[in-house]
Amino acid sequence: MSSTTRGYAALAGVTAAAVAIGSAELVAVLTGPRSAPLVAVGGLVVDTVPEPLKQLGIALFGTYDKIALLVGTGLLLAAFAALLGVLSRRRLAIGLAGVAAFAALGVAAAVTRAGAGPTDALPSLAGAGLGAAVLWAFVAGPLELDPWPWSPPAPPPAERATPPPADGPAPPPAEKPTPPAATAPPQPLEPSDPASRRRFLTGAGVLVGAAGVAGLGGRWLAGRRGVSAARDAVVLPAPAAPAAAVPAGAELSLTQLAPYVTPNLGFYRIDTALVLPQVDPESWRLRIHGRVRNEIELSFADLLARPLVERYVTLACVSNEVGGDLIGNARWLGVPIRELLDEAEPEEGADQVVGRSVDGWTCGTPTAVLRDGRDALLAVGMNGEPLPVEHGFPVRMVVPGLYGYVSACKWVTELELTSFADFDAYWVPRGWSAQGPVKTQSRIDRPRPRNRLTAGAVTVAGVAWAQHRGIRRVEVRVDDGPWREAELAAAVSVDTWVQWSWRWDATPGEHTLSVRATDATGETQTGRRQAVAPDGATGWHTVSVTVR
Ligand SMILES: Nc1nc2c(c(=O)[nH]1)N[C@H]1C(S)=C(S)[C@@H](COP(=O)(O)O)O[C@H]1N2
Ligand SMILES: [Mo]
Repeated sequence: MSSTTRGYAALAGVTAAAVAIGSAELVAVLTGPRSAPLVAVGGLVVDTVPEPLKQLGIALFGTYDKIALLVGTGLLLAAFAALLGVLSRRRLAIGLAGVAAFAALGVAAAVTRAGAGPTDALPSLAGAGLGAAVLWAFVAGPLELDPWPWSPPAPPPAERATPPPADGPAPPPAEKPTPPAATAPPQPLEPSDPASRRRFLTGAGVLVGAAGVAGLGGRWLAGRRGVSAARDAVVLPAPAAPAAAVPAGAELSLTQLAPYVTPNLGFYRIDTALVLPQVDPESWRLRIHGRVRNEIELSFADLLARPLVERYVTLACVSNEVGGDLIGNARWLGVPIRELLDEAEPEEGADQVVGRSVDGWTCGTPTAVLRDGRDALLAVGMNGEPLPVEHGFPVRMVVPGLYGYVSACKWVTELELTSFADFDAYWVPRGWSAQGPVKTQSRIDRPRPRNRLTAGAVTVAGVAWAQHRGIRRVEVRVDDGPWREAELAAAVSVDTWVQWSWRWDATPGEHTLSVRATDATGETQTGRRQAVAPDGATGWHTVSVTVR
């Protein structure tokens, strides 16, 4: 096959794939965004890729890991489609078998997702059907090139004129057949008829365009079916127990220093959801079940009718590296989980409460922690608004003192009482610890690494946290000098982080600042470096700067 040949055949394959994906997206408007093959297969990848690979993806693409995954899946698909196009030209059946294999993968991924039904197979099936039709049209149907540019050169006229041999042994050739090359210069590939070539390229262009319109239109329509209008319509009741006011002096208002209260738009987001779950508060239900004496089911209205508690709580991710920013502090409004558990009456030995999201994600929280009096909330509000969709609208869990992966279930729809012995939540079989208390940590926000400073007074500042224990002391060290006590700002409670500052009389040269915190139990943060897995990073945050 010449390269032109392959180019046309590959284009046919890619066009067929585009039509398949685009039409599937359109069908997915009806069957739900998670049934679209790219998203379904991507979700399967998220749930099944080995943890180190996922860490690599997060490290390489940061918060863009999801977009990177979808783009990567798309590119991989395009490459396979091109190959299938080339193979189809050899044998259409091979191409069609390839399409069928992709359809099977899409269907398998879509119907095995949590909460999926048989209709979730439809986008992949419809897409594959149309994709196969397009492939056929290019390879053997109305859009076929005439002749294909790689058609073998016609045999020499003399040979063509030889009548087919009759029955019986073939007559000896009249003369020794000579290879065409010996008698004639190599024949150029016969160019396909320009009109058919135009038809092929126009067809491909129109189909890819239509696929794009279908795909983007499908995404747009799906977006309109989202819950942002329902969210806008939610009116949160005033809290029966409002949060304590942020004390004067909790906010140092220094440039580069994280604000004491993190605005919703700047709040870190971590979850496994490739498309945001769109949960209608009207149909939302919370089921508290499993090993309980009284099973409970609540609607969103039931929840709002209860006395609501408002609290500042700092949420942290176990994947937060030393010095990282996967942490934020917000004012949450919600119902104490303790009260709901008291009503449900957990059985003896039910030491784990599994929070389950509408998308099947789970976290496992110790029952004892949820009942020990801390402000563990089933939250409906965040900083005075209904929860943003990406932070779990309409309802999520927030538990002071535990990392998010064991406690902060977004889009929560079930609390199941079980035991740690009987059930592993989502991240546990993936190599993370079943227990996830937050480790005491501190961070230098200013100066930033490699900042160039002028000798003299420099205000070093940052945040420190040890949720539900509280921070007693923060110390800063320059190079290998003595630890110096920093000034702690005020905080609302032991459940939030605290800002700190330290006046440094900076001398010229290269310097490294280190920070360490001591929690209110008297335990000082260890300097021993430990990776984020399996239960949170340890070590001191350091920042190197140049002073002139
Ligand atoms: N449904 C669902 N809830 C989830 C997760 C998830 O993947 N799915 N991730 C958890 C993790 S690991 C963290 S750190 C917090 C982050 O919450 P945020 O995105 O609102 O900051 O949500 C938790 N809740
Ligand atoms: Mo997390």
